[in-house]
Amino acid sequence: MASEHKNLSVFSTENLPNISPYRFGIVVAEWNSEVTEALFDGAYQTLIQYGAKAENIIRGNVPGSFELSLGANWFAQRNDIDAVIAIGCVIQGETKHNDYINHAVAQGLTNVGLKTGKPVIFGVLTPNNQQQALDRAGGVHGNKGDEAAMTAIKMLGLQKQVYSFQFKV
Ligand code: RBF
Repeated sequence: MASEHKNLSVFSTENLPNISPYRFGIVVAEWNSEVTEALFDGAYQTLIQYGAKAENIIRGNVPGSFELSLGANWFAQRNDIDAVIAIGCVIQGETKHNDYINHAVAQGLTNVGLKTGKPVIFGVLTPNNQQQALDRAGGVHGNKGDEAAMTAIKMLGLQKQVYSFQFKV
């Protein structure tokens, strides 16, 4: 479903895990900070709302979205961090720069998740313009930061389910 028709802050909340024991890393790109700060606020507040402890959330900044993968990798490599949320906003420009950044970050974050076996969430907006970004950073289409945090929570729930499941013998 295109996000044009979706409110990113509306999601199902059935069977969520107890996240109070979990520790979260949030890595935030400084480019387009008006947007990324709003995304961070959404992610942080959603984690708190669904049971995370403030002392279990650690934030770090990177200059731009291209650096999110390495930042996320440093968080994810820590044994005491359970999930990482990467937050950025890459706005289409006059060159294809945004395409290269978007693909690199999507691939990079995927690799970090597969390498570490932890949820590493793509909380990156890839809009055509600033207004589309603001619409998805607490505007008319909700907040992608909320959705990214909820995705981390749901993936932790799935991870727990898969690793604790016992087949009947
Ligand atoms: N970083 C972002 O997070 N969002 C952007 O929209 C963005 N646009 C860029 C456009 C250009 C032309 C350049 C050179 C960089 C841009 N970056 C952006 C920064 C990029 O992610 C990275 O930090 C730098 O390329 C590192 O030098």
